[in-house]
Amino acid sequence: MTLHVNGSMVIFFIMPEQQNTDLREAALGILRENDIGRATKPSPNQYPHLWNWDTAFIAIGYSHSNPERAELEIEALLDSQWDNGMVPHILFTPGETRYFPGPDVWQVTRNPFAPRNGLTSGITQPPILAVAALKVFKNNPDKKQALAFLRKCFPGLKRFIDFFLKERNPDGTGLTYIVHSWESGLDNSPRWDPLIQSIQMEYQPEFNRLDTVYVPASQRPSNNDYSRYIYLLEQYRDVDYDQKAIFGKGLFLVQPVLFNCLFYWSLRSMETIAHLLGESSDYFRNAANNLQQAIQEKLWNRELQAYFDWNIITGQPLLTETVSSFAPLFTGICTEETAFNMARRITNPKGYWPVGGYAVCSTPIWSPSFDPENYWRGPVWININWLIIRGLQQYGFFDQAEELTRLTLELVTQNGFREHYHPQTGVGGGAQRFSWTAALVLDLLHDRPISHLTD
Ligand code: 2M8
Repeated sequence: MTLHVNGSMVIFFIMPEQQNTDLREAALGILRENDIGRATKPSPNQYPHLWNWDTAFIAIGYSHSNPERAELEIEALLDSQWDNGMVPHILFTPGETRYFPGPDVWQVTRNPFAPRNGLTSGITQPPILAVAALKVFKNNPDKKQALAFLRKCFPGLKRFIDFFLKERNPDGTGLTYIVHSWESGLDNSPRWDPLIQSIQMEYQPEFNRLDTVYVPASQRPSNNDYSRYIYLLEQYRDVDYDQKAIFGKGLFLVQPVLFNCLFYWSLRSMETIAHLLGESSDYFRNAANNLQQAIQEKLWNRELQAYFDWNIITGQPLLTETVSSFAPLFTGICTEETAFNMARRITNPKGYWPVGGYAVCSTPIWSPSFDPENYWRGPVWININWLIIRGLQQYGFFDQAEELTRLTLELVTQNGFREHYHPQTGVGGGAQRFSWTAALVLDLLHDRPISHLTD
C-alpha cells in the first residue's frame, strides 16, 4: 500500500483500519499546511487566497475533529460579504501576488456594496455555505456552542440567499443565474464552450497568466478561453459590478443545473437552521418549493430525459451532458425512475465510470470534448464524487455508493491529495496538496457507508 503525501511517497504495509487512520492524519496535515490564519487556502501555490465553495467543503472536513476551526472558516468567508448579500468567489490574502487576476484587476470598490478594503473578486460561486453551516452544527457535540455559531452566522447566510432571490431571479421562481464560468465552479466545462466562444470581444485584453506557472498549461483553459474570462471581468468592472447592468450586457447568462441544485440544498438547510433558531422558516421553505418546481419545469428535458442548463441569452437549453446533469440526484428532487436512469448512466463504463479506472468523469468519455487531464473536461473531482455518493445513497443505491466511496479513497491514497485525477490511470493533476480533496476525504472516512442520509 502506498500513500503519497506532499509529493513524496510513503510506503505502508498495513491493515485497512490503520490505513484509514493514516489517510485521516495526512488529510488533516494538508489542511494545516494550507492554513492562512482564520481560514484555509485551496492549495499552497496555485490558489493562495480563500475561495467561496472551497471554504464550505473545508469547513465540512474540519467539522468532525475541530468544530471551532470549522466555524471560523465560515465566519472568515462571511467577513468578505458585500452589502448586497453577495459572498464573493475569492477573498484575497493581503500582499499575496501569486494569483492572477488579483484585487488590482477586479477593483471592486467601484461598487458601493463592496468591502471598503477591496480585497474580493466581483462575482460569486456555488452557494453551499448554508449546507456547510448546518453540517458544522450537526457534527458538533457541544450543542450550546453549535447553536451560538448558527445564531451568529444566520444573518449573513440569509443575506446570501437574499442576494440570489433579489438580484439573480429573472423568472421570479428562484431559478438563479450565473454571469461568468468562474461562478459555476466548473469553470472549464465544455458546457460553456459555445457561450464563451460566442463572446465578441471588442478588444483583446492584455495580461500575463499566472495559472500555468505551477500547473501544466495542458491542464488549464486555453489562452483563447482565458482572454474571454478576463474580457468578461473587464466588462463587468466597467459597469462597476452593478447586477442590472451586468444582466443588460447579455454576455454570459446561464441558469445551471448544479448551481441551482446547490442553491436548493442551501434553502432546505436554511429552513432547518431557521427552525433550530426558533425563527420562521416559511421564507426558505416557500423559496425551496418554488425552486424545485422551476428546476423540473425549465431544466428537465422531457425529450432527452435529462437535466440541462438553460442559456438565457438564446432562450434554449445547453444540450451538453456532463456530470453536472446528475445534480438533482443529491438534492433528492428527481423521480425514482429518473434516479435509476442516472445511476445507470453514472456507472456506464463508456460514460463516467471507466473499467479498471476511476469514477466519476466530469465529462463523459463518449463526449468529443472529453479530455482526461484538462480541468473539468474529464478528470475525476473529489467534491463531485462526494455529491454523487450522497445522491446514490439518497435513492437507495447503496452498493454503488459504497463502491464509489471505496474507489475515491483508493484514488487519493494512491495518488495524493490532488485537485483532480485522470479517470483511466488515476494519476493526479492540477494543484498539489489540495484542500477540498483532503476535507471531503475526512468526511467520507468519518461515517462510511451512509454519511449524509440524515441531512
Ligand atoms: C478553480 O477556479 C479558479 C477560478 O475561480 C481558477 O481556476 O483559477 C475551480 O476549480 C473552482 O471551482 C475552485 O473553487 C477554484 C479554487 O479551488 O479553482
